Amino acid sequence: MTNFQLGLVELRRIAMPLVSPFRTSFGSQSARDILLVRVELTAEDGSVTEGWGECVALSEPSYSPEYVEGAQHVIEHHLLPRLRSAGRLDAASVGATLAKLHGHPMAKAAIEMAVLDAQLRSTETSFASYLGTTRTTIPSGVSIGIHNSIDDLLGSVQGYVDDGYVRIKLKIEPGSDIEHVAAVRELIGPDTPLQVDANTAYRRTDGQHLRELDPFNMLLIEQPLPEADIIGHAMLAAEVDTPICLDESLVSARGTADAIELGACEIANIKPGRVGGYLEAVRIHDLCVTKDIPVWCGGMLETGIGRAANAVLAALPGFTLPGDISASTRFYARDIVIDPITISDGHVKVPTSPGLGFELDKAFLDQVTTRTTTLH
Ligand code: OSB
Ligand code: MG
Repeated sequence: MTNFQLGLVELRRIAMPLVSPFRTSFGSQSARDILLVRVELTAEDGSVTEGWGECVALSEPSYSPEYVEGAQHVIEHHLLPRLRSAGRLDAASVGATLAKLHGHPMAKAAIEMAVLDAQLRSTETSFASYLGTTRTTIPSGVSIGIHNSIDDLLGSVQGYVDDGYVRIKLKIEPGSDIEHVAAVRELIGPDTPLQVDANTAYRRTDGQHLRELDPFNMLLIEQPLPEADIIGHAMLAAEVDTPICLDESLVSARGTADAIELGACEIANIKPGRVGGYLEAVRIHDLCVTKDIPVWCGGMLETGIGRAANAVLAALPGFTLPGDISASTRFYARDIVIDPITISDGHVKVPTSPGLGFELDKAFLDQVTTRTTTLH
């Protein structure tokens, strides 16, 4: 069903200030410089439909090797020319067409996402019905940055608990870990789901230290070691009682299967951008279901575009743990969509409108746009 012709492609950069700085073990951010991809697809009957994708690459190659300027370059000079020379396309053909170009999953994901959005809109199909999801709401978790003082951290956590978030994730690093977790556990009580994310800040030799987190009854420890250290994660999984979850290490279904086989991945964080797109994300979900590995949906401080699509993905049955799919207002005072994701009773509604599930606020989008590149 590769029955669309790729027409005009627009690359838009937007500047989005964060409501408060977000600090992780790899750095602090107070604004997002985001690349959006708009594609026009022509169907066999000649009708033209536009679709939008969001590239999750950060400004610097600090979370993964990709960064926003590089993603824009590779899309313009390598990915789009390859897609155009392949002829007709649809969302399912994008990954295979680009497979011979190595790496750059976030750039590839953004294109596939835009094509998928346009394709779904052209047939008035929702992403939810395309994936066959049945859940109408999903539980909403929040990711909380590293704070300088425990008092400040507790103030932030209490605010998010008051907002209704059903699961708390704390960013940690050596020096801001055991005491921080102990204080938060004390604040939220023994039953509120709690987990931590180290973004690769520890080493294989930190097993005894990380064991000090075991008494706090957490859901998981996310990505304690560098992304390539799969065996190290398997060693930690054997040493520490709290389940080890991988984020940065998981970049494909193939690699996820190997990490599970090696005992390195007891729980999987699936981020569509990191793995090359929503279709690969579904394949990883399906694999984890057959391997009995619990799955949850990660986030990359997405706007309403990525946030809507993530909410649909997370409605698949294998997503048994709350994801980092918070209300848009957790990061942004105003979103670029007219129907931003909100939280109600700790849950987010799964969008069901045609396409990925958002409608753009075009006037506000224009206001925050810093650069537009049109490619034919
Ligand atoms: O490791 O999960 C991560 C944000 C940017 C880069 C990496 C990560 C994160 C988050 C935020 O934790 C998740 C969110 O969007 O809510
Ligand atoms: Mg993470």
